[in-house]
Amino acid sequence: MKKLENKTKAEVVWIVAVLTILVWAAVSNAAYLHDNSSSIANPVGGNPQGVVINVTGYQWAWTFTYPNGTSSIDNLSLKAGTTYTLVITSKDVIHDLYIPEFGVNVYAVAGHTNQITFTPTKAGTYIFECVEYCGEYHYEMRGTVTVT
Ligand SMILES: [Cu+2]
Repeated sequence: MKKLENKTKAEVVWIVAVLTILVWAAVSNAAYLHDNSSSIANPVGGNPQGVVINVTGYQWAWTFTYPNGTSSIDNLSLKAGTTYTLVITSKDVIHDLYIPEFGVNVYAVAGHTNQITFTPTKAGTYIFECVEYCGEYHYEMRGTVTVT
């Protein structure tokens, strides 16, 4: 009987310890999302803010088309302090544009647009890549973001 009681105590301690960790994770995650939600606005179908850049993913590259009609392949040129909305689609299969530095991760789906708004704050060269396996040369769907 004594042994069983000790086990019960140990179980309670474990349950409380695990619950404490889970509650802490949930609260800190909610706090992080609350604090950072304004830097990345991603209202699907909302009004695009700032400079609109149309992004098309296809097997196996990305095209960026700027408001003046020019476009670039596998290089996105931005200016620090300017707000941009990327309007993203695909020509073929599903791709996923991932720019880790800006917290951008958006699916590119044919016949549909997704958008994301962000403001780069620091000049530099950053990487982006497709993070949805999209065929033989998936690994080539990467490039640079140049912020000046
Ligand atoms: Cu892809």
